[in-house]
Amino acid sequence: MFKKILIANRGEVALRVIFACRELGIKTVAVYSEADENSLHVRFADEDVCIGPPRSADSYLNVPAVISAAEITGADAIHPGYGFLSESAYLAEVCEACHIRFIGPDPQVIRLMGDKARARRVMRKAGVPILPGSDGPIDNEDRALKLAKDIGYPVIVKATAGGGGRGMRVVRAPAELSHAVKTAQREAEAAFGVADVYIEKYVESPRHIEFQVLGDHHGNVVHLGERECSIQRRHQKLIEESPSVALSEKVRRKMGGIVIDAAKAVQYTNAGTFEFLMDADGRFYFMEANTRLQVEHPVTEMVTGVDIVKEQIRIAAGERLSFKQSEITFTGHSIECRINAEDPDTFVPSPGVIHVFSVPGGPGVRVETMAHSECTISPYYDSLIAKIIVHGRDRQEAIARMRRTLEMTVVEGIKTSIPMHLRILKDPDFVAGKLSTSFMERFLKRRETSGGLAEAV
Ligand code: MV4
Repeated sequence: MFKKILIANRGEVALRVIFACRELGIKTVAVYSEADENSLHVRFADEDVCIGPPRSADSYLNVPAVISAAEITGADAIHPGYGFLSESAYLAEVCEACHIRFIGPDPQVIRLMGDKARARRVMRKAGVPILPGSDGPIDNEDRALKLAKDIGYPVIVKATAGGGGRGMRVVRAPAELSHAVKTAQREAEAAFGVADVYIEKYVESPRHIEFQVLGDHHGNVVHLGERECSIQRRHQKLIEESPSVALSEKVRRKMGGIVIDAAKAVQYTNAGTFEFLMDADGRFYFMEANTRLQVEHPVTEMVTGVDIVKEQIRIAAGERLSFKQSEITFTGHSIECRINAEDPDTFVPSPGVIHVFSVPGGPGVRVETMAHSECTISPYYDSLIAKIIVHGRDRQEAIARMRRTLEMTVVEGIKTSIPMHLRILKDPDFVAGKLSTSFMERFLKRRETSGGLAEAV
């Protein structure tokens, strides 16, 4: 097992990894930017190294700085958390060259999944359902028009290097296709340095459902069920839950089996997430695979009892998965709310000093946060300040628990998204489990016509 792990991240996820290391008896190294000198991840790590100025590009995204910190402290592994360098095949390669273990999949698998058009092809070959679309990048306007006509409008143009919603264009008629392809290519070039785009049939108002997998280096792969992540705005997830009300036990088993076969086909190791769109008829289509720990992993931990971060560390150290698929059982229902430092009406970031921070505990409540009273929320990084996760015997109990927890949470000094979450938790469609990726758009439109947040909360 590793003796010392460097955590190449900040915030709640850096703390989450430190928790796992402590429980496993592994020493930890925090890296931090000049803006994070007083952060909890620095305080709770055994050692810490400043890796640069506040801007992410100069610190948390700086591969030579991260590698140097690992070499100086003698860390034998790096956990990248989520975001930042977590899906950098380059970091994984440099780690390999430096004999530092990267806690994540092999660089070839990260690179494969980073190319969405290639991932589509490989997944189709492995028997995973995908939407009709182009076999690879579009290289010819006439062929693109012919293809779009064959699959039928609407279609969506996506960047092969994209993901998370950047560089996408929905096309509803042939006359719009050429322009959409060109603007998507220009956006993709600017955002990712790769202009390639591909075409897919567009699904209206789908659910976003993703499966968690774990694979070890001995050929074993298990799935930990699904998460429903349809409540999002501008590709930022706001609320996630597990299980999804849209899946029967039978469908879960079938989709889980498909995902396991797909992971085995690419020799997937460590933790991964296979994202699907689910259409109104309950059909699943592969969208992309994320080769990292996800923000919303706690809801899966709550219903399965598996500590995903500990499993990641054990897997990276070469250990076998400590359980078989048949030993995984799903108990109750879990919901996560992402609490952001932002105005709940306008979504404008609200950095500053939190003077009072208090979240009540109680049965079935879990809080993942780097916030505490008198801490500073920096404007340099994303606005997530806490994740509140609840577990209940069923969805109804989980919703009631989340409501009472949010109602009794005190954050003074900055604005937070808590009032928005409380409104969502009272929404009749949300309560009925009628979810889709269009939920927030409709929800926010209704608010405009009914006048402000104040009356509902
Ligand atoms: C789609 C789609 C509908 N049809 N692809 C958005 C993020 C990126 N991972 C892919 N996305 C979508 N791809 C087809 N063929 C709708 C979306 C989409 C979406 C997906 C998941 C969660 C939220 C979303 C919000 C808008 C659009």
